[in-house]
Amino acid sequence: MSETNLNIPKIIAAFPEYGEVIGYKPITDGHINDTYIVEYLVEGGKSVRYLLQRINTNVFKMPVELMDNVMGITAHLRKKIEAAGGDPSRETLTVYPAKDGKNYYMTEEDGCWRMYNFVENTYSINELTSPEDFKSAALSFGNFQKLLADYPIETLYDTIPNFHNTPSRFKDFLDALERNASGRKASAKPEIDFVLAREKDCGVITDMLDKGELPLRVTHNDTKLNNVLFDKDTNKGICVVDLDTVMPGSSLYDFGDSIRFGANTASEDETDLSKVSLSLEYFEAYVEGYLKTAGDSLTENEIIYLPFAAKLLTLECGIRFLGDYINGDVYFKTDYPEHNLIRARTQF
Ligand code: GN1
Ligand code: MG
Repeated sequence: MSETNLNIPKIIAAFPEYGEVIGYKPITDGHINDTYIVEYLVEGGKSVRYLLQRINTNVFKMPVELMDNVMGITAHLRKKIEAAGGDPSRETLTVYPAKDGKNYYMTEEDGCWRMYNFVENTYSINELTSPEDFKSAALSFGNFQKLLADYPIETLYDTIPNFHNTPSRFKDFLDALERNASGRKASAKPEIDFVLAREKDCGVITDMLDKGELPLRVTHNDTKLNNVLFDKDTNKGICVVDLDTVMPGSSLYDFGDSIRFGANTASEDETDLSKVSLSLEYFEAYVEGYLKTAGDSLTENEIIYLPFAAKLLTLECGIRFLGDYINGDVYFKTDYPEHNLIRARTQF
């Protein structure tokens, strides 16, 4: 279903009437789900905003189980935040059920939708201008991991099996090359060769997990800088969002993916590669923040492999972008035909 065909008023009507609907507008940051801010006029002439989101069921094939994860995780976080004297209505997400009482609205025709609170007086960052902001994001992601350290990991569904299993991503990539569904293979020869030369790196983290040399933890798995909300008054990270990929994983996935995105001196889809590099200043700032909140619980291997994880998660993401380019842009949202190839190049 294309975005233009979406009947948003119909979807809004599937959720309780929080007031008179003043309007709605899309947020276009994410590569996967469709997100809208919906504004209602409530008693006293005030307006209240909510976040309406369509779960991309092409990517998340088990939305009901996914929402089960989200309910469990947010309930757990809420308790911990309250106990620490925080404000759970701003420091984690709250799911607002549909009219039928379910935590989502789903039909064959409309797809799967959910409603969250909109955390007011916050902003997200796509490109850093100071290491302090990155350190603040690190404190948030580190704290997120710490708060979930005692979450019953066996109750979590794998919302995307093998999500950060890099050898499995490598294999998918080889399959994509084999199929060459888009016919674009010939236009990405240097990038393809770059990946093929790095097969050996792919299994390092998964092998250590298999051998018990790294612990399995509850991890976020999509620790992009723009998945932290910063408070407009304090400029501190206060809320970790995008909980769809919270699954059992390695802390190294979360660290590596944060560095991949945030410590890049340019954006993920910068076309001028001379602007793309790893900022060691940002890297250090992130390490400092991350170790401050998550450090106590990390094992020696989890610390030793931090730099390697930054490399591997960046490679993995590049493999996924390039694979999607070759598959014909069937996974990530793209704005123009070469978008996934451009993204892959920045990663490599
Ligand atoms: C996707 O949904 P979003 O934009 O936060 C992707 C991540 C990638 C990221 C690359 C479920 O994240 O794995 O690292 O794009 N999420 C999923 O920017 O595949
Ligand atoms: Mg996101």
